[in-house]
Amino acid sequence: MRAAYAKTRHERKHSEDAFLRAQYDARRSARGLETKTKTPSAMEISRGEKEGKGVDGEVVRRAMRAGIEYYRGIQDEDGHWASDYGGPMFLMPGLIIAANVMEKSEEIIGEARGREMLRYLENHLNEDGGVGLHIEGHSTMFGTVLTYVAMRLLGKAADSPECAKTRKWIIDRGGATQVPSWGKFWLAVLGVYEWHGLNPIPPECWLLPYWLPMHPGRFWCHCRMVYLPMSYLYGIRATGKPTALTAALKSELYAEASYDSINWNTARNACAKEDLYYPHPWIQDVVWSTLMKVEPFLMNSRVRKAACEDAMRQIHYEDENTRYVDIGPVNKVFNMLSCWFEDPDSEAVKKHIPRIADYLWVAEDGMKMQGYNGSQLWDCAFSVQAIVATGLADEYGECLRRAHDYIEKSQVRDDCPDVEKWYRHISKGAWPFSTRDHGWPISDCSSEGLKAALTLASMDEKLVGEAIPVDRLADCVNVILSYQNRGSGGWATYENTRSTKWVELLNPAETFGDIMIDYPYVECSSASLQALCKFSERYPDIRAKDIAHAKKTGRKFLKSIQRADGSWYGSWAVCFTYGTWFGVLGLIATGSTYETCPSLRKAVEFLLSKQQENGGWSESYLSCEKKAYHELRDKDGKPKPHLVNTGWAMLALIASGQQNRDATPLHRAARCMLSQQYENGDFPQQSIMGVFNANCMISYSCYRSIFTLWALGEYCNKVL
Ligand code: LAN
Repeated sequence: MRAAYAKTRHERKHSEDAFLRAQYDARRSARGLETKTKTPSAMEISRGEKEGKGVDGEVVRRAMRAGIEYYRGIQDEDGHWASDYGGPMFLMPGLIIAANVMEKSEEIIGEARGREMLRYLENHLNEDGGVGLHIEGHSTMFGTVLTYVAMRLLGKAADSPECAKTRKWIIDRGGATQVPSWGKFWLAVLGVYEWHGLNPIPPECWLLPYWLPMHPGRFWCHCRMVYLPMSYLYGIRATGKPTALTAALKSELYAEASYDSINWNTARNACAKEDLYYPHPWIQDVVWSTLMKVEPFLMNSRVRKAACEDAMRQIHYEDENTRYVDIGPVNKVFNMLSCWFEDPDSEAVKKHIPRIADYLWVAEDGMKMQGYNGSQLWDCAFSVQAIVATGLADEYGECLRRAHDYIEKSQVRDDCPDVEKWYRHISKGAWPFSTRDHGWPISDCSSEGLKAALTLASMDEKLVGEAIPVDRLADCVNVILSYQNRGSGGWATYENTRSTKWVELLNPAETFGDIMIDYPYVECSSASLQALCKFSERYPDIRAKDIAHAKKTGRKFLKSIQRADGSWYGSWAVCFTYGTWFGVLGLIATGSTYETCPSLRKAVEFLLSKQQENGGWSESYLSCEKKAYHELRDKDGKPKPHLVNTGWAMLALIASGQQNRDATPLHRAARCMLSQQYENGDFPQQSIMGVFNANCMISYSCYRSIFTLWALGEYCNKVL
């Protein structure tokens, strides 16, 4: 595998697919299974191409069967689909640094994990020696410095070719003083960067009155939960013990003549141009320099002690209410480290360690730390909807029953204690993105969970198992309704929008955009509206007035954020095809038809205008970053279709009734999809499709099955 990874990215991807296929075939033959169905040949699919005719329904059904056969083969015993949720390159180094600072590298990492982690890091070195923010991105100081440090901590020699090349990348661009603030923070914790070379993160912010728009309790939960332990660690200047390796790193990482000659005051605001997605507005310079002046008085003061105690109480609350999984990979490691600095022998540290495994995933490229503890519920809810859409549910009852069981078991049944005191939203009845243990409720995960549950509830119990009782579904409706924002009428992710967008001016993370508050999104709003409407259809008497009101105001919101070209910007996957799929389905759920709604017609026009010669659609991650449509292209500059984008576009078009106007674009799209299926029923894993904070990509490895099957299902049953 190594040799393959040293080749170009294109070849690298190709070998990943081959590896996955081989792995799957091996698993099936080990279980004594053979691939029973044959996928359609390219010949069969292309028949009728010239006349713009539909694909033979039998051919589509055979392809869908093969696809589900493959997909149910990788379903977990408990009913969910485990999949690689990697992508970001700045996560695992944090864990490795923390393990080192806690002097627990042996226990937390150990020989076997260490070897696989190193393999991963080396596999994702770019050709120029640097490392991106995510696996497909251009080299950044953040990715490169953290990877370099991680490789060194995992035992790689400074003069190894990999380290030498990576170090050269860093030094050529001004050295590690140019790393963005989160990188500076990790280096300071490790003891290879000075704390006064960092802009302050005072824990005293938590003591401010809540009515202030910049109270951290009003921030987006991910921002809040990361800066919470950071403020504690900053407040106590949590630093690992100096070792021979940290001394070596101090001399390796910097471009200055010596570590002692570094100007830490200028380093505070330095950031490599490769990393600068969100440059500081000037107001931050004023804020940071004022706080720098105050900091010496706060340090060691009684106020600091009280603030740190308050932060620590909140850290324990988060740990206990997520069963030590924590909301994400960044606060997981920071919280663990905070607990260790508070008391290295505490129960909390002991409980943290086994739950590190929840974030680790080993794949063909080595061991990685995932962007979450998985995407279990989210994928499972979509998978159910996709399989049911194929019309083949009767043949896959066992698979659906198990998925149903997973959905039932992962619904959150209670609120966290004293929600308001701890700045939490209610969770009773919600669904999480991953697991019940994690438990943070999310508007669109609740909605997709509810949609899947309602779909299953309308099917034969003997086939798919017992339906979730209606009072529990009503609890979910209650959460979804509570998420709607009074002002905008839209839905945000985990909580309501609690402050104004002006707070974004204080975003100190140069690499991420839109992180300060929980904004309303098209995805969350549309999914919530779809779920509420579906619930109302089945239970018209429950919360009828509230749902009707939500529908009216939510619909207005969707229209208000549609772009002039008819598209919607997707914030959580790539990009306009994703956003537009949600936009279209949201409008339709709330009453639009093609004939009566100009917004819907515009959206359809937009999608049709982006269909490629080859029949497919594709978008590059650059769409997210640049907020403008960017197609994926091959080496010769020809548009290259992507199964997942094609799936979203087809789903939106079919929902709008495109088949009644002109089915040709749909036939072409279906053909484009079918011609890419492997013989074992799987589809190729193409370029990365998930995103967060406009700039960092994340893998959704199940999407290639989910959205192809779903779109083919709708095509087969509504178009042909
Ligand atoms: C996710 C994953 C799921 C995603 C959807 C449900 C798909 C979306 O519709 C709403 C937002 C949400 C819940 C989401 C938000 C940001 C997350 C949590 C992530 C993309 C997974 C990882 C990311 C998190 C912020 C990564 C950790 C990095 C930091 C910068 C803190």
